[in-house]
Amino acid sequence: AANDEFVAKIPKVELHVHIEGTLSPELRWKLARRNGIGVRLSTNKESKELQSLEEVEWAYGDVISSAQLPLYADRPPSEMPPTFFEAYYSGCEVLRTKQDFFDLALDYFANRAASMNVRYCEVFFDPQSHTSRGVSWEDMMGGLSEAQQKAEAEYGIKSEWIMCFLRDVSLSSALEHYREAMSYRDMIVGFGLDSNETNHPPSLFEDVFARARRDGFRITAHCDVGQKDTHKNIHYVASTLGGGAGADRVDHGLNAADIPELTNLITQKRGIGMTICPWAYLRRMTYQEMAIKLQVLISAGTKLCISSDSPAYMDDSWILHNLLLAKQMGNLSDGDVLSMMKVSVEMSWAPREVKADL
Ligand code: ES4
Ligand code: ZN
Repeated sequence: AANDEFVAKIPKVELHVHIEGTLSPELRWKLARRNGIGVRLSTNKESKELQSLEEVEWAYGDVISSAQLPLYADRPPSEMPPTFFEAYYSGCEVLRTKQDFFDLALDYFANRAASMNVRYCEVFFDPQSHTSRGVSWEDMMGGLSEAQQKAEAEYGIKSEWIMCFLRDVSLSSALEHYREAMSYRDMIVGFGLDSNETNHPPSLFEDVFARARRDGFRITAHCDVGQKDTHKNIHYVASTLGGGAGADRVDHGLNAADIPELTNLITQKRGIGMTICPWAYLRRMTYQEMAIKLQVLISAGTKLCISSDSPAYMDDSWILHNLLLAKQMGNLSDGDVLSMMKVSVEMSWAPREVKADL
């Protein structure tokens, strides 16, 4: 449709995309071959090894949310579809060398961001999911950095990296990785918190976020949709994280729409933005439920940046698909989408001179 063409063409800013979550079946298969390792679509050791690219593509289409697990109770372990985190972390296993990290990041920049006219992006990476397999900081950061430079030189795409801590791993591991990351501090604009939120509230990581804030970094944290403590966690992130002042952004946090006080805290009191990845939430709620929450935030004037999160594992839905879904849910005009993009620029942590150019 003509409308879709408008959204397809506008210059875009994406502030919530995990580089590991952009690993396509094709690249996963290629890197596995190159590194001489098998592909399993789950971290579950009983899951069967996939024998062809076609099988990998098929398995990507089978990723489920953990809430759907009971539906598969009678399946043998080797036939279980992977949950999102199983698929995502098993994908990381093919990332071994500097070249692998370069290829991963360049695939996103060159084949996805460039074709969807993303002009600037802030990209998450998860060092703990790589150092645990023996990957060196030098290879990880070297590969990412060279891809970033090539993306800017060849496609004019500017970007920053946000390093995430895995919340289902210990605080001491987060602190150790924070210290190690300081050798690459010029490559890092801020710190985030991701992975499985169940029983891992943001307050557990207060020490490392307070330190990051003191050292001059921006901070953010995932508040996944539909978590049992989601309102408490959103409140903590927006009001307190990082030494008592609250984060600079909330990732997801859509459930803030449920409680006027929370919407108000984020929108009026703090004036911070939220990154919203609608496709990711379709596994957690109905279209209609999501549309209502999104409309609450839009009416409240909350700053939003529509993003893709982990597009390869979310039905191959990249920023364009997420924008079109948000546009439909929010009954937005082309002009509204354009205004949202300006808000996303405002929300970004781009250097002043880059921001002025976006
Ligand atoms: C993630 Cl959707 C989501 N939630 C939490 N952690 C993540 N890491 C990558 N995608
Ligand atoms: Zn995320």
